[in-house]
Amino acid sequence: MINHVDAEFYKENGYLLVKNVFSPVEVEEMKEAVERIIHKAAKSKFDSNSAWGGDYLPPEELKKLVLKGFHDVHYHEAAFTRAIVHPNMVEILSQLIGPNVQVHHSKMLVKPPERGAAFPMHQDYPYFPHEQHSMLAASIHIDNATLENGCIQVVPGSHKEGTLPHVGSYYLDHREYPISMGTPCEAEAGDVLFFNYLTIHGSDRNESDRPRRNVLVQYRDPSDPPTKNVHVNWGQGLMVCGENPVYKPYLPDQMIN
Ligand SMILES: O=C(O)CCC(=O)C(=O)O
Repeated sequence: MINHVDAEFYKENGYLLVKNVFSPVEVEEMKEAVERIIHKAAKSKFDSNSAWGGDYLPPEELKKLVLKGFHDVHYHEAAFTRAIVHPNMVEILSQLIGPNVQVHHSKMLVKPPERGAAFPMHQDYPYFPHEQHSMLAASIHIDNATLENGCIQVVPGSHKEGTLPHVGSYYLDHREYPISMGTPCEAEAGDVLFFNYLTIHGSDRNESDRPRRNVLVQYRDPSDPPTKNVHVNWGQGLMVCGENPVYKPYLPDQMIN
C-alpha cells in the first residue's frame, strides 16, 4: 500500500493520505454501521451533540452546528473491528509506527449537511499525552470529503514544533492558528488520512448538501506510555500487529508505568 518514500513523507510532514485502503463494499458496510449507531443513539439516553464549544466562532453560529461524535465504535459494530485490523491498515501502520501497534480508541465524526460543525486547529496531544509521541490518527473516509463539506486540514511539518500551548477546551488560539492556515486533505470514500498527534489539524464547517462521515482510530506503539491517566476508555489496548513487549495486567487505573 505504501513504500519507503511515503513513510519518509509521513516522518517529514506529519501526515499521509493513502488512497483506496478500503473497497467500496467495505465502505458501504461502514456507512450502514455509522447510520445504525446514529439511529440507536437517538433512541437512547446517551445521544448528544458533540460539536466543540469555544470562541473560534460567534456564539450564535456555534449554536447552529451539529457533530455526531461517538467513541469506541468497534464495541458497537463489527464492521469497525474489521476495519481497525484490516490487512491494509496493518501494513501501513507497521511502516508508520513500527512492528508493534496498539489501538488507543476509535470514534466516528459525522458532520451533517448544511450545519456540520468545525474543528478549530489543535494537536491531539493534550487529550492523551504520551512519552514518545508515537500516537497517530487514521481517519477513514466514509464519504468523499472536500473543502465544501469540511475535509480535514493539516499544517505540514507542524509535528516538529513539539507540544504547543492550547487554550480553553483544548484548541489553539484561532487568531494565531485559523483553520484556513491548513492544507486541505480532500479525499474519497475508502481513503485514509494518517496524521501524528502533534500535527496541527482541524476542519471547517460542512455547508454543503452532503454529509461528511469519518471514522477516526488512534493507534500507538505499546511501548510508548501515557504520561497522564486520562482518556482511558473501553476500546483501549487491542494489539493490531506485533507484540506488547511489557507484560502487566491491563487495568484502567494502572495505565501509567
Ligand atoms: O474529522 C475532523 O474533521 C477532525 C477530527 C479531529 O480533529 C479530532 O477528532 O481530533
